[in-house]
Amino acid sequence: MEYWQPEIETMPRKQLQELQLKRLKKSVNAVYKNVPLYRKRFDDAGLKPADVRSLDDLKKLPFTKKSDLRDTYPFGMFAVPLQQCNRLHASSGTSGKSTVVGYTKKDLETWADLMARCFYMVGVRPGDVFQNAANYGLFTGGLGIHAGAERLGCVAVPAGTGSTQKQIEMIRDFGVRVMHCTPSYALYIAETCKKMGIEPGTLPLRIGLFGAEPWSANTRVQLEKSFGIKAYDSYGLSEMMGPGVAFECTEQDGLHIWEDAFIVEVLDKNGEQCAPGEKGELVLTTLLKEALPLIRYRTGDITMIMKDECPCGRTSVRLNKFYGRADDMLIIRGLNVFPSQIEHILMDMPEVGEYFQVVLERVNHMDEMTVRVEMSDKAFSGELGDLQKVTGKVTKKLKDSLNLRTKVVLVEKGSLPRVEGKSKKVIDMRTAI
Ligand code: DLL
Repeated sequence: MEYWQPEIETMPRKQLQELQLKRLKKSVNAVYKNVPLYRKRFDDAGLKPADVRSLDDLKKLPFTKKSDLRDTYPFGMFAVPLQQCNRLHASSGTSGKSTVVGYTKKDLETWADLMARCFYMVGVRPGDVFQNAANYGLFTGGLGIHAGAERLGCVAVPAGTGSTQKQIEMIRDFGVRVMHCTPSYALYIAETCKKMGIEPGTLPLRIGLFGAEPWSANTRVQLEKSFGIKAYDSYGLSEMMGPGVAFECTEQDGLHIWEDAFIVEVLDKNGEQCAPGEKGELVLTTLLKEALPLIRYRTGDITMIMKDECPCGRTSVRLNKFYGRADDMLIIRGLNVFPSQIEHILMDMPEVGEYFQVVLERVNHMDEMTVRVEMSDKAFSGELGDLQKVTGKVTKKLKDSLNLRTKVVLVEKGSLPRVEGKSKKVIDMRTAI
């Protein structure tokens, strides 16, 4: 059995816990000293960093939520001055404002190492040609994965998303052995291959790394069969750094979470700790981050800690494949979108009435979002040109704010269903991939 960082990956649990406590104390001190929001929360709860004497004391500490990052937009939760950061990334937030995350030079080093650990774990080796078909913008799946591939010594190909035919030609011509993308994009690539008259199984790919959205056991079978690869699940979130938080090993049975870098809690609806084998919300505390250390961050993701030790010899706990979200966050083509965000954008436009509906479908393995909007009385002149203008304006506004292509359909006032109580603003017709 080979490991990228054997001393950490196979560290006896007692020693691992001692390491965690030492690092937790450091993180708690850093946030108390440098982040006003944490200092206030600790003070309000009558807590001082010195009150953290054991790992069990973590339970006393306040939670952090995505809304905290939004409320202190853009850099209010940073524990170092902006000038000490080397990079920023961002993901969508609830109010149209993004959640901004920062990294010091050391944070980027840690991230690259954690990523390399994940890749090495599933058989990626120096010299492998590694194509990253993820978005290279503010999304962490671009540069984050890329840095890990370089750290390991791979030949990284920053393919980005789109130009699918070209991607396939590169896989074939460059001898690409490892590919990373979202599972839905992988399905689309397989289908495009067939349209081009290329049998996906004849490509040189051997390892597929897929994440950023939930995917099922069936999709794994489908992808492994069509490409002739082993497919591994990759979990992460920008707030913790991005991808590289938890990753499957070759056992393909649960995702190892790197406990030297994160403390894992799984909590039930009342905030009580779930026992291994019980489903709840994943809550994470960072142990190594300098720019944006977060204490008890509520990820909103539902999973459970798996009971048994893993035959691979790694001592970190494993998380079950993710079951979904505790909130209403949607993942559309890998982007996180909250219905409230769409509402916020639409309600800011005088042409739009009070009712709208979001319909999500999967067409050719890709997510398609249609937004049906009722026009406001004053915008409705009955002229076709006016309708087209409003459609164009709404489409552009949604694209600019969400960075997501949407189809906008204007409907007559009064035609969307009115319900008593909570209206169903989102109709998700996508079957689980
Ligand atoms: O999606 C980071 C990432 C990039 C992970 C590339 C893996 C590969 P965010 O855009 O901040 O970061 O979205 C994080 O996506 O809270 C989950 O709800 C969801 N998610 C990520 N990976 C998985 C997965 C990146 N493997 C949010 N299974 C998270 C299920 C996932 N959901």
